[in-house]
Amino acid sequence: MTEPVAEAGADPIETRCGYVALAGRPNVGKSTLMNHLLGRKLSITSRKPQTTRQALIGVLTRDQAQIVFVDTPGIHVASGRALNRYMVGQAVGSLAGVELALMLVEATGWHDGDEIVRRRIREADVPCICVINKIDRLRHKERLLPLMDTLSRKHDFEALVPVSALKNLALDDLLAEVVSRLPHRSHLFAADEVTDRSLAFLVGEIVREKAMRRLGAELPHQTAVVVDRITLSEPCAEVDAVIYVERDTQKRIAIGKGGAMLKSIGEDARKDIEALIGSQAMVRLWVKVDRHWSGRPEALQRFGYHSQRAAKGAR
Ligand SMILES: Nc1nc2c(ncn2[C@@H]2O[C@H](COP(=O)(O)OP(=O)(O)OP(=O)(O)O)[C@@H](O)[C@H]2O)c(=O)[nH]1
Ligand SMILES: [Mg+2]
Repeated sequence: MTEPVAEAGADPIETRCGYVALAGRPNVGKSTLMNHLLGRKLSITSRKPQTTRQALIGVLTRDQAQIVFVDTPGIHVASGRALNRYMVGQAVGSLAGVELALMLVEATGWHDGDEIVRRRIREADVPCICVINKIDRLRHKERLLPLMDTLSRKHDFEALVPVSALKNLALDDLLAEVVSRLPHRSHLFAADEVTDRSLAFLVGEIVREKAMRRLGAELPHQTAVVVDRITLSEPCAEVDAVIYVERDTQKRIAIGKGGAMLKSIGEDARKDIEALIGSQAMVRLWVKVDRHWSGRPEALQRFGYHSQRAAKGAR
């Protein structure tokens, strides 16, 4: 339970604060939106669906308002692996108890997958703003009007807000819509707090993002990262992390010829880790096989996918 944070001079009648879940099918841009709203990279993103696996809080404190965004995994029909069921559980669990949901859809049109998300939002009975993302991809902006008309008939949305998360278009309009719907109350987090997640979690996610981006189509979904050690010593921090895959053939791909692939992943990760911690870093990576881990609940627990930790677990 997060206790309200008393701020010097902050009057609870003047201040606003609330939890706002970002929901949507995989790949609609939820994590990109959260990062761009926060003005810093917190959540990992990629062109491949099912990038985000665990709910992640990102706190934006601006003027008198504090928005506690909850980035969530993409909602989809999770009939398959334990990992997929876990991911959808994280997303749906995050909708319970938030003050507001932002349902992201793509500007290119309503999708069958959006219907699954809409149903989950209706079941959660949470007020919802529909964010029409990726408007930069629309060649003909007049296409937005029929889409907005369709969306307004799909659900009783509080508002429809077209944006481009990637190009920072209309994000202030979205923030204004969000803030005006937050309850008047004291802030829950200190002004300099950005997330409730540990450094090890964020570093592990950076490594996973780089592996996802470098590795081919199938492999990313069978990759987990465990950070064994972080030493924040001067002048150079040290990070040891293991990339787990499910099969020997995947291990060979992840290491690459003469270790070239692993070296590239490590190099990409080092840059982001240095930006995160603000100092030089040395990143050492290993690849290990844990057979079919994504189908085994006990392996998920070992890799930090704890089912009891829901998105609003910080409340
Ligand atoms: N053109 C364009 N691309 C975007 C925009 N927002 C996100 N993207 C891209 O869409 C892809 C998916 O973005 P993510 O933020 O990872 O999507 P997500 O909804 O978090 O995906 P999951 O975590 O897999 O559910 C990435 O390649 C982003 O760069 C946008 O406004 N315009
Ligand atoms: Mg995501």
